[in-house]
Amino acid sequence: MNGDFMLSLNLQRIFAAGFVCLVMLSPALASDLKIGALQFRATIGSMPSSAAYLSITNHGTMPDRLLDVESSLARKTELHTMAVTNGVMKMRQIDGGIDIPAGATIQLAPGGFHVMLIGLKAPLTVDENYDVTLVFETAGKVKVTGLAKRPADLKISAPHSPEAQSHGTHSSSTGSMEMPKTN
Ligand SMILES: [Cu+2]
Repeated sequence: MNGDFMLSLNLQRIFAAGFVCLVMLSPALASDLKIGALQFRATIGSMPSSAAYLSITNHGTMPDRLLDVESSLARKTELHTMAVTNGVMKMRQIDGGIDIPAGATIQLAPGGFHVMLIGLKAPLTVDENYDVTLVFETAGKVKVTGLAKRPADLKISAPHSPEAQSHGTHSSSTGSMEMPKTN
């Protein structure tokens, strides 16, 4: 690791500290992230795992990143993505989080990014409220509450960018979904 790199790391830290101060002084900055309705996939029977979905729009001028999601609902809470491999929809954990460029919306929705709840401590009941804590690189931790819904009722949309939805036309794949092992 050379000196220039260390210097730039230190500058980043100083900048990050300055930004945190700004956020505390001016709550308007903290509201740059608009978080759409959180929805949980209600469980059926004794399903060991489930998922949660939401959209996040960055109305600020700085990029941010969804690093992680925390929850006391399950033994493990992970950020997952889905991809089709050999015609089968498979999910995997995301490394390094999801970028949210300034002005952009990210969608955590069925068929794509999702919050994975592995090893549920209790069932997720339709119309009950549950919460998760989103961990952002810049904005820090944000606790969000939302309803559990029947899978057929899950509908995720970004409130301010209807055009973003047209990119999801291929996500209605009926490919099977492999659930992770629960141990
Ligand atoms: Cu998953």
